[in-house]
Amino acid sequence: MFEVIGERINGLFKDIREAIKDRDPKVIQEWAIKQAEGGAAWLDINTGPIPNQEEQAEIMTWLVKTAQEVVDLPVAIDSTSVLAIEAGLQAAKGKAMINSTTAEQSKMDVLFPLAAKYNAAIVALAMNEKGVPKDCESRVALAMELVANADAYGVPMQDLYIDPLILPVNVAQDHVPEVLEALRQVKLLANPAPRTTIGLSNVSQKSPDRPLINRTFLAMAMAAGLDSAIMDANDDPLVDTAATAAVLLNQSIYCDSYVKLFRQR
Ligand code: THG
Repeated sequence: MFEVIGERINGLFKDIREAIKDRDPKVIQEWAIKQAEGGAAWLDINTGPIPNQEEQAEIMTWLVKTAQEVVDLPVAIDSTSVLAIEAGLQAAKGKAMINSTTAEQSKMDVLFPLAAKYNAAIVALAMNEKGVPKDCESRVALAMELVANADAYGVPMQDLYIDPLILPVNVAQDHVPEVLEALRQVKLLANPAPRTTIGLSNVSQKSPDRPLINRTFLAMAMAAGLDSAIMDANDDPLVDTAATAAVLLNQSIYCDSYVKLFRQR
């Protein structure tokens, strides 16, 4: 079943940034509940840029605990700091998701064992020290390395979410079909196949009609093999599109109330 990973508890948003500064639980908990009602299966939790690792870890702990006080959704711990990720894993109730490792060996050697130890899911980005690849082939080559390393460290494919990395269409238009083809090919890399995810809102950054771009790309990406997305769980037409694509791809059983049911997981 397609999974919505709610993107909204992220220090990049001004209201979250201020709630973090004041350690005010209200805004965090309102967004946790609102995203759960919108159809989120996971809550992505990102402190925003906090240079000090100890401080970032402390904020991650606070965000995870504050959100999970009011909803019983699992969290995706979105950070580049291993310290903050481990703090989030320790604070999390139930299953957690690490967001993310890259295909850099030094990161995989730390983060895949951490995922295995905590029985956590993990997002793995198709990028390495050379940055984000230009074409489908290099994305899939990196995905193969991610699959092989996850397997070697004992992370099951159902817990591995390969992210081929989508960039804004206004500056990297030629990447979009490459990402779609990479999604198709990534699903063929192992049996059972790894899962896939994407930071959906990236595709429309700095474009005028963001919701239109987001929902059109989401339907195309789901047809190509996307089975989750870090996205706006409160964009109703977007979530309706996910529900409808899941039905049209025969991933969920049709009934007249399928749109409503999608939000009641
Ligand atoms: N892959 C993975 N994780 C990710 C991303 C990804 N996590 C972060 C990001 N990308 C996904 N989350 C967001 C959250 C917000 C926005 C984009 C992606 C966004 N924010 C507004 C903007 O930048 O215009 C902020 C608006 C505001 O400040 O109010 O678009 O790719 N694995």
